[in-house]
Amino acid sequence: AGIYQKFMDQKKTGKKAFAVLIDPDKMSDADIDRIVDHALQARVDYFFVGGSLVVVNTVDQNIQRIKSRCDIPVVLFPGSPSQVSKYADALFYLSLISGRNPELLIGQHVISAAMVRSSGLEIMPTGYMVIDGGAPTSVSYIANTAPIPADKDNIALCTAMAGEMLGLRLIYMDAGSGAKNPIQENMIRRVAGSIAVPLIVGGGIRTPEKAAANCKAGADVIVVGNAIEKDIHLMQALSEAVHQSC
Ligand code: 1GP
Repeated sequence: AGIYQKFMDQKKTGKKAFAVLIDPDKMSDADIDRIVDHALQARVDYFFVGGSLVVVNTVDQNIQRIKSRCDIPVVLFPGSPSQVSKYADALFYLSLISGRNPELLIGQHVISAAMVRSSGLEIMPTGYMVIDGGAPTSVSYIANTAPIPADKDNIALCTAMAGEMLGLRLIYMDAGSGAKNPIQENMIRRVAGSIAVPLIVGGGIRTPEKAAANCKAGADVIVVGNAIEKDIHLMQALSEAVHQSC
């Protein structure tokens, strides 16, 4: 079955998934090997690969390395069309619905449509919502668009609802990589309660407690990047907290 089906099956049974974000900026083979070893141990469900700013693009190389060492599915989370790789399993086809920058709503999609279609990747139309994380992150700067204020739950839930009615199949709420403040549980609860598609939550999550609380609030998939880059041993505790929260 495809990756989207996996998300849906998991949601139907009330299970929660844990994803590790790999920022393919100068990731060496040795870095990847270390992450994969820990991820197998920790029973990580997915690798998401991508970033808002990639100086040295190692996406193809990183994914091939991951694939040579494990069967954990790899989903592209591209900051730009240059991060699309045929070696992945699937692609979050992101439209930045929290923003009002036409380039990230549809412009980049048009430019890369033929290339994306011919990649053979499973395409997952995803409503990407950036929530204010307390300090500017790369994503809000690069996207040149205002994030949804952290306490405006109604804006977040109407944005997610509109995205779902437009036909988007996933909602990804992100406080931005390395966000000072992760998304508040109340906003997650309100958004989760108003949509039927799977909800992915990330940005600034640093503790197993926060990961578990987000799942209880209704997140289906928790994604962590920075905190694991700083301390790889956190991966195990985060993954356990997510899996035990259901
Ligand atoms: C960023 O949601 C991801 O797009 C993960 O954020 O690196 O802060 O965990 P962190």
